[in-house]
Amino acid sequence: MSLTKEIQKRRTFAIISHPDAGKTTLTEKMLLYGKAIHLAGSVRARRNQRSTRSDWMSIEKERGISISSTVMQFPYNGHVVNLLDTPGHADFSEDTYRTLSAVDSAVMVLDAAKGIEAQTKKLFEVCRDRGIPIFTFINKMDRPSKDPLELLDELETVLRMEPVPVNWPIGSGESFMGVYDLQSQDVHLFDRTSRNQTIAPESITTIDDKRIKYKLSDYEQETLEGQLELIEGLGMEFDPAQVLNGTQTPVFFGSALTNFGVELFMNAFVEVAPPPAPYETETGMVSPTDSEFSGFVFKIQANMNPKHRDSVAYLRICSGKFERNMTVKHPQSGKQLRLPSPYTFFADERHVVDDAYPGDIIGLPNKDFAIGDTLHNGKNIAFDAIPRFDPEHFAMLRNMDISKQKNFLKGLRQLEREGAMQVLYRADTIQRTPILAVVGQLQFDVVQARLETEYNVKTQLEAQPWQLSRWVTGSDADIEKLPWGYGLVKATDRDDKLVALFRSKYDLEHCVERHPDVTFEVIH
Ligand SMILES: Nc1nc2c(ncn2[C@@H]2O[C@H](COP(=O)(O)OP(=O)(O)OP(=O)(O)O)[C@@H](O)[C@H]2O)c(=O)[nH]1
Ligand SMILES: [Mg+2]
Repeated sequence: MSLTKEIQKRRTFAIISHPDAGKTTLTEKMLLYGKAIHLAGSVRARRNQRSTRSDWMSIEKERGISISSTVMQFPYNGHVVNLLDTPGHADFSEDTYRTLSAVDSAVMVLDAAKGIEAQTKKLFEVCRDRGIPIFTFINKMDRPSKDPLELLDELETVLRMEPVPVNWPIGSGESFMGVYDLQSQDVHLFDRTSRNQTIAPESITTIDDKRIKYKLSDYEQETLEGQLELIEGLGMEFDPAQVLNGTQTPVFFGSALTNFGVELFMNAFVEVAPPPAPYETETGMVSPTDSEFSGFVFKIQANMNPKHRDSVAYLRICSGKFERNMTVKHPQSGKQLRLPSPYTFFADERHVVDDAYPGDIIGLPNKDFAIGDTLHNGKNIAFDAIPRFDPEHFAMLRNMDISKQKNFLKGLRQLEREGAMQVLYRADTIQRTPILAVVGQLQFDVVQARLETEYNVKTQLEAQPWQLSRWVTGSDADIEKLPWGYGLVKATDRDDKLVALFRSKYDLEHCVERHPDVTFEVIH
């Protein structure tokens, strides 16, 4: 098949939202409707334990939250879908932001009872800045929800985008029974299934079906009629071109838990969502149809498979065809690399692939790569850098068992390469206790839990008062004049570069003002 045809089939997207809106549940149900799994939550859930595909880390299962983005590739209605389930918690937003650099569209999930929450808005803004089309799925309609019209209003005022409902919920909470397709005017009614594990039986009917009257109260029936009249009166036109240029977001209602509306959403999504788009590089745009292969690493993950304990680099292919065993340039190391064992992902499962196309996300056994690296086999290019966040929390991390020191240091090194945290050391004492620097507090918990499960090392954390870190450059004499010791601490990073740790933004501003010959730069 030609390169163009393969590209046209690809849909690479991220699912984003505030914590707990149902991203991982929706992901699981998309896999179910894509027939990539037969039973949702296939390993039966133990009490309080997750058993979804994409939350595979033990700490994710224990806490029922997503910590790290997961990639799943599967066929859907003649398309090849690369789905990235992202963590909602703000403490892990660096991971989510990196993931957004690798996708062509995003599915924004809202909890129908809550509407647009803080984190959803933030992530939405990143998508808008990157010009990524956004599809909205209003989830949890099986529970008491806000008025759907109010939710649309919120989308319009908060996001400044035109929300266009593609379907409309029939009932809500207990009475939620299906959706009305505003284009075809068909009504889709669903039945629940045992533990919601299998595809929900569906019947297609019309809005005057007796079952609707029977199940809805008179008040609900009147409300529904009123809403539909209003919606039709507004004459909102779902226009795929406006979705692609970011002025419209199509809105779908459903319940990921009970599977209602998931298939309708997915069917419409793969039709309208864009195929892989061109990427900007320092030397101009790279089009997916360029015959020369190129891609960039946006994520590194160690220990996905407990049996292998290895590290994998996630590569987004931007142009050309990728073939197993091909030799590519890796400008960051100046080496030519042969790639004998690329994988395709299905959460923590992976399979060797022989070829892959733009939009695909493949895994490479990781020895030499860092986040943001480029691979290509044509003229020299470099993709735009992936932003790094400025850490705001610092803590000393002590290894509790000195006989495990080697594992401890190896674990720290690997987790730092993943971008799970930064590791610094004090340069003003002989003490060699690592300092962890993170964007959000929960990252500390994750590092500790992962050191314990993946490296068998128990650690103790000691919070530190610093709030900011900066690379420091200048002449030795100028650097010595900084107020070291007075709340300002001298440290080094993994490359032995000098880092200053500040207790407050004010302290930093003060230093910048007083020491114009010294440069303070965000660590990246
Ligand atoms: N009633 C109801 N509950 C749902 C629905 N979808 C998800 N949930 C529940 O909401 C909780 C959170 O769901 P997740 O899918 O883990 O949410 P998430 O958005 O992936 O959360 P993070 O990844 O931690 O941000 C779980 O207990 C789900 O069972 C739904 O449609 N209806
Ligand atoms: Mg999740």
